[in-house]
Amino acid sequence: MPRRLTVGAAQMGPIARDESKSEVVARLVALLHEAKNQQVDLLVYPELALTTFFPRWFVEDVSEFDHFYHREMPDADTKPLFEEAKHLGIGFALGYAEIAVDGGGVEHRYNTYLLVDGDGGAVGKFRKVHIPGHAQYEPWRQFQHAERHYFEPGPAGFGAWRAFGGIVGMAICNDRRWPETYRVLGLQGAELILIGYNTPLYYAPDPTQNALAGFHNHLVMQAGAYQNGAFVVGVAKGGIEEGVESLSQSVIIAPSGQIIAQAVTLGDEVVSAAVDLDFCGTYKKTLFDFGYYRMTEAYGLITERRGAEPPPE
Ligand code: ING
Repeated sequence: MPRRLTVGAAQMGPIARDESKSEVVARLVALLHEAKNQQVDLLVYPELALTTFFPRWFVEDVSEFDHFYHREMPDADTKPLFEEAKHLGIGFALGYAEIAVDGGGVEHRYNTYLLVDGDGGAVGKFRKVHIPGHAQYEPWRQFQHAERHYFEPGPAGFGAWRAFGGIVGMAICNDRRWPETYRVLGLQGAELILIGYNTPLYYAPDPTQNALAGFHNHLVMQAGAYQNGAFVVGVAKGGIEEGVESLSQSVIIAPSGQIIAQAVTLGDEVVSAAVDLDFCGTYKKTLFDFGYYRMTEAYGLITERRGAEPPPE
């Protein structure tokens, strides 16, 4: 019996800095209804889908931005989304800024993804591991990318969960550029990798990369999908958000590495694909049969060494 499901990418256009949570949630619910029209079973929202990408501004005291974070999920603002999704029987992945309090009462701030099944049950939570950008104000930049000021890396790394008839993993934005992300999920048998992103088209440390933003975006996700025999859903919050042009081009990618659905606008748009998760086996059981072909004795440096160390002169 093929394990089929319809996955949807719920791309978003810009969220204004002063857009209210209820206005944003109304947009998310509208995307849910469009997803229903497309018979979607699992809808993937972008990274930080509830707010503007606030790390583009630097405020010394992060508590000034507490209103962009959520301590509970769902909460009063987001309950309408969770209730409507349950009513429609659609599972979803929601990106948001999280404040979590640990056992010792210490607050931690994470860039978080929550996976919810079609019955409204929480399946799993992922907290972004690769935090890009910088931690201090950098005046030379046209706009900041101070994610390291606002978020800690997720301490639990990359998890996978049995859900939607398969094995699902998540990653957030910069995570998608690192091959280790996909391989750690692939080593847990991930068949569906959900990734949200907010990616400015201007990369201040090296603007020569700007023209390749779209190419690099698809390159890394197509490679990750193919090399791990998994479907990848890459979902943008794009368009010109508070003056910053950001990449759209959301995609659904097959384990072959082929793009099987792609957004064509810069705004709120749902693209979907009916997938057969058994198709993952076409790659996982042949070319990328990890158990048979991987040579772990040759891979030690990948975890032993952080930065590159060339051979001595
Ligand atoms: N954004 C980035 C990403 O990896 C970035 C970092 C910023 C890349 C600007 C290129 C240009 O797509 C996030 N949010 O991780």
